[in-house]
Amino acid sequence: MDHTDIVRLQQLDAAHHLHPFNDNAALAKKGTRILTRGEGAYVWDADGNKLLDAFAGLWCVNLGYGRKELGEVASRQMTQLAYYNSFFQCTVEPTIQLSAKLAELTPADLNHAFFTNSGSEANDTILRLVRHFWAVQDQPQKNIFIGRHNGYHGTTMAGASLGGMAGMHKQGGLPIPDIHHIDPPFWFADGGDMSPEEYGLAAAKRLEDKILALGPDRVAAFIGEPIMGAIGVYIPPATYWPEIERICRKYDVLLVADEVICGFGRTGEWFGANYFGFTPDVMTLAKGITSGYIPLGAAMFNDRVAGVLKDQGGELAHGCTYSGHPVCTAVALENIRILQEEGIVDRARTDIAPYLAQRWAELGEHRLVGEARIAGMVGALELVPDKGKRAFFEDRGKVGVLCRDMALRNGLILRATYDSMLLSPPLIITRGQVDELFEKAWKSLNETAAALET
Ligand code: PXG
Repeated sequence: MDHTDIVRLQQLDAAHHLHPFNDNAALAKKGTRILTRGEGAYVWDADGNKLLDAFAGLWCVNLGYGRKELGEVASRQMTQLAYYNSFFQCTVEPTIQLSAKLAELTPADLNHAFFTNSGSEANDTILRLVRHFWAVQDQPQKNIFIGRHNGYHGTTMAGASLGGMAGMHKQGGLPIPDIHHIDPPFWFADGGDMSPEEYGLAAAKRLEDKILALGPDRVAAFIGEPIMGAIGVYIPPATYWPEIERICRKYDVLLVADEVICGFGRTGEWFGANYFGFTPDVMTLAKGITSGYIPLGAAMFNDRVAGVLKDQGGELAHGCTYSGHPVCTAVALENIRILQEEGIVDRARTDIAPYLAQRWAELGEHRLVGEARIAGMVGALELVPDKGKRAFFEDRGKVGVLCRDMALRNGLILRATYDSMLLSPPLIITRGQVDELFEKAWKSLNETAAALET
């Protein structure tokens, strides 16, 4: 694309397109970056820059870019039957097949799928259906959801309320009623003198304290991302999730795992619940379910919850026009077929994740990095002013943006949340590309450190 075309598109964008999670006035002045092509772990922008996408788009392109099979499947399905609904006692074959495939892939007896268009809608779905689950068992007062401060569960009214982002709660009168939050497990900032294992138990105890304060008969469910993504890849100590599960069982509080980021191989296991060794009652999915090639979300329910909803729930007064859209479910099936048949998740776990962890730990030696945390194919570098101390920069976020921009200039896409540099590459990244990622990240850290010193 030549320069005048780019400028013209940027002007149209500034005039007519409101961007999510952006200061739109500032962005309009600066001009957006227009992406034009993707192949494997790389994307190209309209200026022709080739960028190594160490963030898989937005935590989602697990399969990497440019897999023609997904487009071919979509095209075939659109030609054969572009749309039919799942409302009028009907459905379509790819949606049936995907329900069965998800039942097989997800842990334990999570055997029942409800389809949505996004992760946010999947979380809206579980809020309504879990409350309904308790209500039809004569416990309508058992309707409180407990999430975590700084958790992210999407952007709809329920999704943003279940999440604990203060900035989101300020816009639109959130959270909606009967949603409470506990502090997240973030040992780096919060662990004090405790070992990570001790801290994991202490952080989980916050849930028990909250349930007891509210009364177990009021608490419907606890929801959490196995690894908290958007806030900065908080990887809880190994003790955290088993203890959370124990507490949920003790008080008969349903355990909801939001696997929108962790699902489909991000941790090197199929789901974050497999990685941490716990069994949720309900799970929400999106992103990696189609590797981002087409929008799709799903809520998975175990036999107990789905059994009550089916036998006692009456007509399910819930659903989207596109619940189980055949093109989306066909693409998801093809995505999962490739992930399985090409052994991409297994290879991530046994080969690439260990290598990535080794090179990530080397980045952790940089003087700007206070902690290099990683779990499978997702990680963060915590940039700090004083390497020896677990403390943040005073003006949080500036250094992260500086480093992110340096990385971009060096042909590497990393995301910054405050001063955490986040990593979530396509699972198909090669060892050679991991080396390239390391070189570019190291150079960017050097340049960031030099900029701070001047
Ligand atoms: N749950 C989790 C854990 C997510 O990360 C959602 C739900 C919502 O999914 P949809 O498909 O409705 O976006 C997400 C989405 C960021 C960022 O800045 C992360 C997400 C979305 C937008 C920005 O890291 N995750």
